[in-house]
Amino acid sequence: MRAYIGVGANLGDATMQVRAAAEGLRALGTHWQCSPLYRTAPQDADGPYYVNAVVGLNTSLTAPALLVSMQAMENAAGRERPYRNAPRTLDLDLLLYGSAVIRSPALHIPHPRMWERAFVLAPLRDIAPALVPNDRFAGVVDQVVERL
Ligand code: PH2
Ligand code: MG
Ligand code: MG
Repeated sequence: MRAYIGVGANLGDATMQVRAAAEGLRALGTHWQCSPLYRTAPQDADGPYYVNAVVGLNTSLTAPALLVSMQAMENAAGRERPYRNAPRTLDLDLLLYGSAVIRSPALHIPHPRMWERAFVLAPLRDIAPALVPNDRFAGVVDQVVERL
């Protein structure tokens, strides 16, 4: 299954964390791709600007198993969760898992807010343009995203 994973950080050396996480995800599948990195304004969140990217890969893991691996990587990066959308050393979000629609307590795929977030749409378009039609950008033009 082709999975797309959002990678973000806005604490510590965010660029280094995003690069390291993107490399770490390589081990979870084949045909790995990583978008360019972006510096992005926090959306519905406080703290410093984020660094964001999107990774695509073909994986034989189920979506829940992929999520477990992603959470292990977040924890290894020192992720703490003091409050919702708190600044973080690493955030990995499963955006798409093939064309699956999953609504379980642990997992919402497609990610429910991805189409409202330029920090997801811009890097996803870089590696999977067919998934992000241009009209999807109309609602996010006011969000700051700059290529690093
Ligand atoms: N993640 C959030 C909330 N807000 N803003 C930016 N720019 N980048 C993110 O990765 C991000 C956010 C919740 O996970
Ligand atoms: Mg997130
Ligand atoms: Mg998350």
